[in-house]
Amino acid sequence: MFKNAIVCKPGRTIINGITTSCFGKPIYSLALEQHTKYIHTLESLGLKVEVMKEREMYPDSTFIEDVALCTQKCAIITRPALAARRGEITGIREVLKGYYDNIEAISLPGTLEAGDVMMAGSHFFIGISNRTNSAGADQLIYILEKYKITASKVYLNKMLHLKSGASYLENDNMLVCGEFSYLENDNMLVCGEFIKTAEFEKYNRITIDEEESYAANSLWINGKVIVPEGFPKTRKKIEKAGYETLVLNVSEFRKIDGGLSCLSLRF
Ligand code: CIR
Repeated sequence: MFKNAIVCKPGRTIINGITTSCFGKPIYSLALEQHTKYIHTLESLGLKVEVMKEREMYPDSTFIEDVALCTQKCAIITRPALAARRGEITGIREVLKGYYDNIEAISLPGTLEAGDVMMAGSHFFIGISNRTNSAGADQLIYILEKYKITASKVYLNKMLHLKSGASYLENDNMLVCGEFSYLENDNMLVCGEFIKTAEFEKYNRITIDEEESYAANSLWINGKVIVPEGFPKTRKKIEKAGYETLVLNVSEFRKIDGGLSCLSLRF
């Protein structure tokens, strides 16, 4: 069960957030409104939410999930891969000190964004992506092992972050998606990025249709699952697996490749 969450209010510069999407620029006032509803939803699920004030210098700073990993035993400050986001870790230690005695950090040559870290029960999966390198993952594994926490790597092909395409919903249930195609002996093969990931085979995988892949980033909080608005098939599948769902519109964050999990640290 989670007791706390830390979020960071979006600043006006959110319109300049890094993006690969073609949905246009976020509308600041709508982003604020959606962020406020997100906070209220976390509170309704029993979390005490600390709200960091907006950080205009960092357009993507509302995606606070990427700058720290909060476990039951320690917190780890990450090292974002891109220069535009690296400064976001400034001030995070001070905030984490309010909750943790043990605070660790990823250092050079490691890069790691915690959107690539998925807690599955007592184990942590670390995605090796364009944002998280092997050195960063190795450092995290070393740190977690000090605290008797296990972790292992999984390799990404196309996804931004591990949790862009997979979410652990507790009780052995995991949402997975990620279709991609590749040429082999002149044949175009289509494969599921996380659908076929061997490390996830032991879980009860709930497969997300490709056109709803954004909803693979749904968020388990204290027994319920928050699902982004507009993905009814995924919502039904999650409900069929036995969860009550809550729906939130996060359209403005999607425009800059962010989702539900990215908007908070939960512990
Ligand atoms: C970025 O490209 O870094 C941001 N625009 C989106 C970060 C999303 N974070 C996440 O998936 N954990």
